[in-house]
Amino acid sequence: LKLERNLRKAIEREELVLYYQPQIDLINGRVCGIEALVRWNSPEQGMIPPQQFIPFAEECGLIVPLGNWVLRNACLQSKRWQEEGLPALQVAVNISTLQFHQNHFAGSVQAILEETGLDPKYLCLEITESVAVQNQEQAIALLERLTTLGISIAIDDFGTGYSSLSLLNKLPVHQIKIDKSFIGDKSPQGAQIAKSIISLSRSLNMNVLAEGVETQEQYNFLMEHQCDSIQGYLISHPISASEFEIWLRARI
Ligand code: G
Ligand code: G
Ligand code: MN
Ligand code: NA
Repeated sequence: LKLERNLRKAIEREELVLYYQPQIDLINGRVCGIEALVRWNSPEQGMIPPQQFIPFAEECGLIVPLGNWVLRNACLQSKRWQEEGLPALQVAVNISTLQFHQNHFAGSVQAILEETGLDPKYLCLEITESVAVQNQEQAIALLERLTTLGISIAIDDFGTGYSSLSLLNKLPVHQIKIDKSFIGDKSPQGAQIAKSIISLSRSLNMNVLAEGVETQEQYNFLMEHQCDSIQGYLISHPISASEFEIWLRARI
């Protein structure tokens, strides 16, 4: 209960901050997007990582206001960077399954886009396969509504969930993000799975991004197997908005 009260106050007092991690297009080496990752900058405890409060926020329902805060601030920041003349990048926002299934989710997203003035083509929502496991028809309808608005959809942590290939084929999704566990796996199986996910994405006409790329060896492997894009410590850790701005200006 104390944590619930503190987290509620943290949302109200703007103690949450977004970090950004760049994504690189493997064809031209350019930054093609960023993922927004939330942290809690607590006056008492310092920077708290999301694993320490997101699961709790999901349990107590605070994930809805927290998720809306994240969405609004990611869109605002992205719009601000565009106005400052930085290259327009798509911003990816993690959406928890509970948040996705709240009433009026699509309406909230639409309202945030209107309020911030961000063109929907610069927003990507990262969902996991689990959103469609229980309420398949409803999830598909909602995803169709969101894509009709011009928003992109990515499947996060791909390969770790329960969904079937037939379900994947029914989902209106633009991108598959290969889970970092396969990229970091040094056994031949990890590489085989990564290769299979790349060719699966190809055959479904989806874009494919590899997460958790930490070494030049992994980079070369993904290049060789024609993965579209990558994200990981090799390029940059998730960094604050001001650090990202400096990082991006130095790169363009
Ligand atoms: O960098 P990292 O430690 O930020 O993220 C840890 C986990 O927290 C990841 O699974 C990530 O998807 C999740 N996460 C980070 N930011 C958000 C957010 O804004 N919303 C949700 N639902 N999950 C997030
Ligand atoms: O679940 P999701 O993919 O949204 O979360 C991304 C998580 O992966 C965040 O915690 C982020 O900090 C972390 N991350 C990003 N790049 C790397 C990387 O290269 N290696 C590892 N081990 N983790 C990474
Ligand atoms: Mn993610
Ligand atoms: Na992921």
